[in-house]
Amino acid sequence: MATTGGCHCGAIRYEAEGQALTHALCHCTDCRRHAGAPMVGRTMYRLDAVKVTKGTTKVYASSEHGRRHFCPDCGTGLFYTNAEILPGIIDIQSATYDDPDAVPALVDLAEILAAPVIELDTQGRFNFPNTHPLDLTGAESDVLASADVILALDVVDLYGALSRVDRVTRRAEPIAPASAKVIHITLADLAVRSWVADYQRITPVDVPILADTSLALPALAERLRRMLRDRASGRDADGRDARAEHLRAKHDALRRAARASAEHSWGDVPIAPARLAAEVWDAIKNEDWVLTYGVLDGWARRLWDWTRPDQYLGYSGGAGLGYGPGAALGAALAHRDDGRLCVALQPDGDLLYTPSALWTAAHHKIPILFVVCNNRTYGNDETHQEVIARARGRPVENRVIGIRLEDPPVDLAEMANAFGVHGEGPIEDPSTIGPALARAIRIVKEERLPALVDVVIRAGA
Ligand SMILES: Cc1ncc(C[n+]2csc(CCOP(=O)(O)OP(=O)(O)O)c2C)c(N)n1
Ligand SMILES: [Mg+2]
Repeated sequence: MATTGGCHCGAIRYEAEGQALTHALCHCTDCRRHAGAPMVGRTMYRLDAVKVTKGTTKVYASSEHGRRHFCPDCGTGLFYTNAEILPGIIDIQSATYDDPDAVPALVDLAEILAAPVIELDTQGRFNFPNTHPLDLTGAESDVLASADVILALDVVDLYGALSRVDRVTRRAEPIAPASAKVIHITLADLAVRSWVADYQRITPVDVPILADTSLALPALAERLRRMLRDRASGRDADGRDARAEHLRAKHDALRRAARASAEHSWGDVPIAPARLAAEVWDAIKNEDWVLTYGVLDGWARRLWDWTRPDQYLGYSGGAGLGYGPGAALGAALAHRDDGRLCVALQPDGDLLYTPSALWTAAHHKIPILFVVCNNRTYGNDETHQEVIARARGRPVENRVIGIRLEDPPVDLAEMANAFGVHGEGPIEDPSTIGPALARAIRIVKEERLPALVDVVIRAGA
């Protein structure tokens, strides 16, 4: 399988055939000065295994024999060669690989081990296809409680991921047994500094591995494959096939339960979040779609088929309200000319922080479908206020003060119209969601313009 990559602007593309000879982090003075960075991740290949498939690099002699190849347009460093010290060898700067390479490698690794995979929440990036029988997202507690080894991959808050936290007392208890060994492959340890705390609480790890997961995973998969081949004495000697079957049954049960739950709430008014997620899926499943932001309380992952890393943009790093509309526009602008259908499952509170993005979409004719998941409240806060009110013996009915976005409700379709964007809604009758989505999608796909569908849903999952 060829590994592909390219420079930042896309002018240079390359392919590397086969496995890298070594992976390394280089912090020699020459690399540091050329990169303007404290270190450079490098993978070494045989020279004839790497070919540039698009564009022509510029070559700079950084030492007597060292040659650094970079993009003449955007300056991205790509390759290093040194005919004297490393004849027949080329180093690729590994940060220029196409990142989604890590996903097939993770699928491969999970299949070799018959290991269940959980995405810690639906807030991160796309990591694993939710249609894969080893995807057990949704059964985190079960999976962790029975684990003997936990392989964590780029988990930002590993302590949180392995703990159950009481929302009132804030006390945390571990989910996995104390005997479970924890391995963590990540470069995030380099971000641990005394003056920022992006890394959350630090947790002990049995085997910390400082590496780029997109490089480490294929290497790990290859080594495991070899080890298991050497060790194999008869089919399924260590019960992997049986485990895979057991996990498949669990995976299927999770998917079935999600669909049953959506069906159970089908006729609900106010509209159930699960119904809205299912309606959007029906409307887009035959399109080449991109979900720019929002997962509708996780229903978009539970009910849709997420199979490719470029289908989901992930969550905002800082969790700041107002991120959704801008993120949607960024994605839709990038896809404006390739015909992909960008969809935002846009929460109402988040939209009201940065509504002028709608004008930007209209002004620049950016095709994007906003489906407003409008529970007419800052739902996240309301739930929290309720928990705290109960814990402290305060009146629970006060949870809505300063939090509900009603009385009067904002007419978001009218607001969209005011900004020059086609608006539908407010939709309160579930049977009218489908036709409104169809009208909006026609505008996005055929007129190449933005559209917004405001659907009033009930607060809470
Ligand atoms: C800039 C900013 N202000 C306040 C918050 C705190 N906050 C987190 S979630 C939330 C409510 C979100 O409401 P909405 O976008 O409607 O989503 P819902 O929870 O209703 O689905 C608030 C106020 C924040 N994250 N960022
Ligand atoms: Mg809301």
